[in-house]
Amino acid sequence: MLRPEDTATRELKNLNGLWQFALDPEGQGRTDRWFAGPLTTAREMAVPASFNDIAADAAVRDYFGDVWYQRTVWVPRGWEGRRIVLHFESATHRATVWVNETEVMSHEGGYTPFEADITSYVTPGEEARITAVINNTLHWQSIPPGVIEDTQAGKRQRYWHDFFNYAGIHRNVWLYATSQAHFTDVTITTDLEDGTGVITYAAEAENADQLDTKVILRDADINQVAQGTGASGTLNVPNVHKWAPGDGYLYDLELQLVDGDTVIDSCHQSVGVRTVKVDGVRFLINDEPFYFTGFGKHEDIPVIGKGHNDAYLLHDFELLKWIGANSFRTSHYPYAEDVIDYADRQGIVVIDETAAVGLNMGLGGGIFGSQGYQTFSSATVNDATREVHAEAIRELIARDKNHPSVVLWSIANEPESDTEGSENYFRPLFAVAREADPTRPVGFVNVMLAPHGRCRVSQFGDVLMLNRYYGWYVHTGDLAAAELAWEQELTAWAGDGKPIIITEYGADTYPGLHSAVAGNPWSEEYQIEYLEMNHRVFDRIDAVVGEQMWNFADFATTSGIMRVGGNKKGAFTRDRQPKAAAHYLRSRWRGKNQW
Ligand code: GCB
Repeated sequence: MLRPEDTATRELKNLNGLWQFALDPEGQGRTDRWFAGPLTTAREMAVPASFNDIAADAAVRDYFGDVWYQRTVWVPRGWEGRRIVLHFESATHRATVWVNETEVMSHEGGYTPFEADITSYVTPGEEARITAVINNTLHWQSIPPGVIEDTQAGKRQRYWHDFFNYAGIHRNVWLYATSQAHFTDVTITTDLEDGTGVITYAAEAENADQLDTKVILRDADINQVAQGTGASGTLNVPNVHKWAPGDGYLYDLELQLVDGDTVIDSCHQSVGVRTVKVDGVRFLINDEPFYFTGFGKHEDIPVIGKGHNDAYLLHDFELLKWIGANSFRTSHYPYAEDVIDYADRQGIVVIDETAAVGLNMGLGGGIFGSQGYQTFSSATVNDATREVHAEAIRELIARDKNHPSVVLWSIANEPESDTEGSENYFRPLFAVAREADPTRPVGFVNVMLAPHGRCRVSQFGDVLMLNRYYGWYVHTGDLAAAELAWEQELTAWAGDGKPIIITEYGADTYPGLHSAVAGNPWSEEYQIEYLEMNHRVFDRIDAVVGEQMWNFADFATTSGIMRVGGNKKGAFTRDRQPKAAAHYLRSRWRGKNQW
């Protein structure tokens, strides 16, 4: 699927704004055909945004089930004869969409795009009604999983990941028009041969049997540097300007479907020419060892929740640069495409993760709520779940395969990984990722409960990604003991001969809480002591090729006695003010990254 765009031959209409909105606690909207007419509700909802925090009402915040969104749109008269497509960049966690009274599409998974050709259901020059029912329930066959529990006080949604289950229409909604003959996809891979960039492309098109494909590559100054013909081929760029961390140089590849001299369809794909390889314990970008500095992040903003916001996008990247971060992980789900596009342009390196988080019933009851389930079983996370997970991997890779900033796929965060069930569950999923993208390394993020020697899934990865909280969840406040235990475990992992990225290490820190005496958890001073201890350990182990502190900023979670108004492990507060540790990280990371 191509990202909707305005080009010489394509037109785009943005459908963001205020939509009609209704909760459907009785689940009657589908049978009562709420899509068949105007939604009878006085409530409106912002798109893009999570619906949860907009109303100051616990019934909305904690709602699970169906919610309805509706708006009308004028289909431009000039689109007569064109192919008209309705495109959602995401809807969390699943959606069914109607145009007027016709159901046009359904999609499972909260963080990847979906679209439908609606040409037959609309009339150019007339208004169309768009209705989407979004369902945010998490169950055993959703990614991430959850369960609805019957309690004396009624039904409750339970899940095992440590961030609030924000839902709604989080990203752009588009109506767009193309020619009947049009491109549907393009796959780009790049290589470097003695200073020459080698760009391989493969385009796919529909209704285009009689047409030819032409491609034109332009540099950032819009000078043509290469061209080619045919739906697939290779372009060489002598003296190529490489894409590199800190130097987000992009070429533009224009694809044209042509009939003689007439351009029938034209679309653009930015191209960063770079290579990624794993060589022993080194992670190489353009054949140079790369050391990740940065964070696991979240899409998490006051009021808007997981709604994409351009101003926060820019501000967060300014803070990444301010602090000397060269990378982040899209913990724990695919982020908005605008984020990955911007990372390409800014030369920020991305570890791209699926929404497979919380597949672990062993994790702390105090944080994630009641336990008593077995992770992998026919009644819980099972073969059907794995199919949904496989599709989430395929959709993530299909969406992000052409981004130079993406250097590594993370197919899950902290699943159970020390049992036979987990080994059987994950083996085929690694194969799915490798089949979808043979060019990038693949890994998953290992949890502390499956240390070296016990983990049965890390054998499948090219890279080891470890989340560890020595000095926080264990050896709390005792950094001397933490340092010894951490170095011991890390040394064992280093023996596996793979690069190790520490994808999480962090300590909850209440901004403004201070302590003159060392070893006081929650204080700003302890966060620094904790980070310094971790960095001493990392610096002693060659196989460690990266440190991504948890988290970039404080973020919202479910309520619980382990959380004070959310998770407070941020280097920045939720409103992006630096804690003392941010200044410490800045002095360490800016020394490593010279841009
Ligand atoms: C983890 C999880 C992350 C949590 C973090 C914490 O290991 O991957 O989602 O937020 O720990 O702070 O407990």
